[in-house]
Amino acid sequence: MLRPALLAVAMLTVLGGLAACQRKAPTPAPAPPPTPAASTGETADQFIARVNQEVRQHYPELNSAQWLSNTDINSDSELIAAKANERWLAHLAVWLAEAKRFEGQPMAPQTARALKLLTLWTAMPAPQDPKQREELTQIASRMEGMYGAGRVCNSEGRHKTCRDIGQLGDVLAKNRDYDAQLQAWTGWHSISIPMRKDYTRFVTLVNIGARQLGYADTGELWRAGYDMPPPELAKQSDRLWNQVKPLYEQLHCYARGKLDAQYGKDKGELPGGLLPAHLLGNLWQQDWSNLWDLLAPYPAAVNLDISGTLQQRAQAELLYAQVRKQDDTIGTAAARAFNIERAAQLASAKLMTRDAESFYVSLGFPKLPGSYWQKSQFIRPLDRDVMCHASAWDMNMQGDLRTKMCITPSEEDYTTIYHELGHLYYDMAYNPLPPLFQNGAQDGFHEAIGDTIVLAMTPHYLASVGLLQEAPQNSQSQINAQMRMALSKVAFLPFGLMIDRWRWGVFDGSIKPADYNKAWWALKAQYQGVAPVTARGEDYFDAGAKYHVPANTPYTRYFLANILQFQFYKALCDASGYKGRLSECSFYGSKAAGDKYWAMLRKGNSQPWQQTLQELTGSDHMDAAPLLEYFAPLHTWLKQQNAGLQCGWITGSTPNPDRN
Ligand code: X8Z
Ligand code: ZN
Repeated sequence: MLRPALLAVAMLTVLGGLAACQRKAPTPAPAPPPTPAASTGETADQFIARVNQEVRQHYPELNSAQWLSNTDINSDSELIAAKANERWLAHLAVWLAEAKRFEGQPMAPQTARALKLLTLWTAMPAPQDPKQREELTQIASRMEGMYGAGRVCNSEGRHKTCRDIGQLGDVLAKNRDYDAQLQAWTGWHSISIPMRKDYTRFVTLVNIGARQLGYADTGELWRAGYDMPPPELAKQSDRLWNQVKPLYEQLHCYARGKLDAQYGKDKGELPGGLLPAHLLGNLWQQDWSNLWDLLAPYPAAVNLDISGTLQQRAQAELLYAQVRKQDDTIGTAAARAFNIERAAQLASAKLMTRDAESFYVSLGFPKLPGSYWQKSQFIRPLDRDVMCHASAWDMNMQGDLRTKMCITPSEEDYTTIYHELGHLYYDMAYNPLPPLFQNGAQDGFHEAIGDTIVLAMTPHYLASVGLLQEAPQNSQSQINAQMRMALSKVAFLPFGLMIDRWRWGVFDGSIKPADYNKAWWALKAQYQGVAPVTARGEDYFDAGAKYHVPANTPYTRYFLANILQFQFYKALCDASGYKGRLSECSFYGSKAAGDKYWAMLRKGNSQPWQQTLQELTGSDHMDAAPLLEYFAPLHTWLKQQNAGLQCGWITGSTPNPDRN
């Protein structure tokens, strides 16, 4: 997953992180033989052609090592992944050194673009010193491994019981007991305590690498990947946030009232009007969909929850599997029952994925290759630790495409599958390009492809695939449908921004290691209006409890994607000939929309994203207007509900440890 292009999700991770390894190799492995120095007289065009060819040659090895370490976390796979990353970064170092020869020389614009993209290839810029590079890849592996293998154990009584991220997340999703949620939330935030020292060193090492590439720090390198000067990205994201903030504040205000009603005002909110971090249905408060039971505007109007139907389908799979295998006599009855259950879980996960594939195919996109169904990880294996955080992988730039998930029959996983396939279809579309152009037009585009399809999964579409009952459209069902989408898309916006506001500060030194946690919670309060209910001092490292921090995956991409996807959606609705209220459009089955989308995907990163956006939407800049148009009815409704309430929150209030 190294290559940005390839990287659907995991890609940049590659560039960045690896699996974990608990100990250092006794002797450093010899550096790989460097790519032979370019022969004198090699032109810039020839150089880029050679790099593209060498990337094709070396990249699959890195991906294979990363795949193994992500799907079987142990000290061996971590070591192999760290070494593969080290080798890859050594190649990159050679290419970058060679590229310097062409600075200031005349060359074709596409060659100049490719050279620029080469310096931006990695989110984890490695120092030139091989010892430091080795240390960096080991730390990266170790942090990812700690996250992937994270478990919270309770050894009270005679039996030790442990819960993984899925089980802890489930408590927040489904259990409305205040203390049970707090325990699950606090438990998960203990897994990152041991990462703090590693992360501090990691920051020092990547900053050395970034400076050697000519950037002030790693944050500046991350902000440089947007076809505009790095400070412009910060400005543009502020502008977009200011566009959507009033809508978020209304949602926050409405949620606070409902939490107060559920838990009482003394527990439903914190001083200053902040929302308690453990009560939002999600370990990071980034998606509030799980609070549907508390926040549904018109609970009696229409059932929009597809998780129930997905669970029924999974049960039906179990029955089929039992019937199919009823003549089996191998093994004990218990073993047979176990195998049948696992087979049913796998079948159910694959069926959910087939639904997602069908949407893309309805647009005229190709089917996923047969190998995808053989090689992907669909459900959590029980015999080993794996990284369950969903990711999409382009293993070799020529058709070996995979997803890695731990799918359960839930709405959250269902929409995540659509998201992941967006990455794979982007990969497929741009695979014919030279490797250096095989990436999103910018990283927000990569993240927005599948989410655009999720916007088109209207209640009508869900009814057409049998997941909901067709219901009459009226103002109540419309507000319900908008609320469901808002709990995922609007609630996410400030979270999408604050993670990298924290990391930019960490990388540029304005946030010192001694203040990591203080700064994290200050930003959570400022942007999201959430706070922990118990003091979270510097003994903790709460940022590390979010996958993208130990995995070093930049996060602003998701904020941008949440804006861009509404722009894409509107353009595709227009292309499909839809006329009507934006939020009720589904372009399912529209070849015209599909052609327009594919035309964008196949451009990859071969031209500035502004041009690519212009070709799809007619506008060359990111704009939250389509998002606001989509949610206009809900925005008006929320303002009515909140009339007379004091919305907003005051930051800086210290958590009250007596509250729990
Ligand atoms: O990490 C992801 C995807 C893989 S790119 C599952 N997402 C972000 C997250 O989970 O934090 C999608 C939404 C935001
Ligand atoms: Zn993604």
